[in-house]
Amino acid sequence: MFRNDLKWSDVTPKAQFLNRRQIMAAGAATLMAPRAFAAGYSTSEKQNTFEEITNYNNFYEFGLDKTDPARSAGALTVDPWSVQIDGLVDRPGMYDLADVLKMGPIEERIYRLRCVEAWSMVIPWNGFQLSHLLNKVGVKSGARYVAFQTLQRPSEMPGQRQGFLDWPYREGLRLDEAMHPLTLMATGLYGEELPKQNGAPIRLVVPWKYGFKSIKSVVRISLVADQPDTTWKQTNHREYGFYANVNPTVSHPRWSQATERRIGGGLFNSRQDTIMFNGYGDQVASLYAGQDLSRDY
Ligand SMILES: Nc1nc2c(c(=O)[nH]1)N[C@H]1C(S)=C(S)[C@@H](COP(=O)(O)O)O[C@H]1N2
Ligand SMILES: [Mo]
Repeated sequence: MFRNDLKWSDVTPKAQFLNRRQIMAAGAATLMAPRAFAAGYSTSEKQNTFEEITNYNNFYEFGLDKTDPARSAGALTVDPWSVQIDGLVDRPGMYDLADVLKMGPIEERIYRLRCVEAWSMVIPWNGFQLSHLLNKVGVKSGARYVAFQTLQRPSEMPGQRQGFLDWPYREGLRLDEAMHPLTLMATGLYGEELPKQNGAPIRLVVPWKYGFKSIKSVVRISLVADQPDTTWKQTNHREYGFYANVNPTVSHPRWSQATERRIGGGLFNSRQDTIMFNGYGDQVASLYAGQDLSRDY
């Protein structure tokens, strides 16, 4: 059903064409790198299939099972959609999705997604850098964090009729993390409109952090002075911190983060070592210089 909806067909094919060239250029340079992360923004690792990416999801608004979102997210109305941008910004307002999509060039970014549950996937997202949006709306001095909220609509989100989490789902980034060129607002995957189970029509993607930071179906982005409350930290601050950087040396209290299971990797040999910052250390380690990441987990 998602594949036949060509609403953004005027946007993605051109972006994909441009990005194939970028990716091919980056690919040649990355052949020598051990895990192919050294150059460019995309990994050259084998991509998960569309079927894997859209049938093994965490989206608690639609239930706790990995297959619940694929089964029940179809009922979500994503048109019309608007995003409230407020707080310490020069141009606050309710922005129609169409206007949000114009805030930056749509690119293809092939990123690893590493869930805190110690599984991972490789996903070819389409989206634009959050930095472009923030520059368009104008960040006021005094803003140090960005807070995000997911839609709250229990009539269409059965999980919100139960108390799995404190709704709406909330996430946050420090401003320098939000401005980092790796940080994406995803609006599609595999060149298709973003499937609802993956957070349609627009979701955050922060590839060096555990998957729960990548909040889905975003309706509000607020620039704030103080570190905002985030759903998982609020639920269990001993197990989930604000930073949530992928870190093989800092265990979750109930399990190791040293290795991960690649979804679709086959029965044998599907566990692999987890890489610091999910492999993006060259680009992001400097953001945390001087910080103790066992304390700021
Ligand atoms: N609103 C919302 N966003 C969310 C979640 C959620 O339950 N609700 N789950 C998070 C978790 S734990 C992960 S691992 C990723 C999964 O993204 P995917 O299903 O597109 O792979 O979404 C994140 N974003
Ligand atoms: Mo996750």
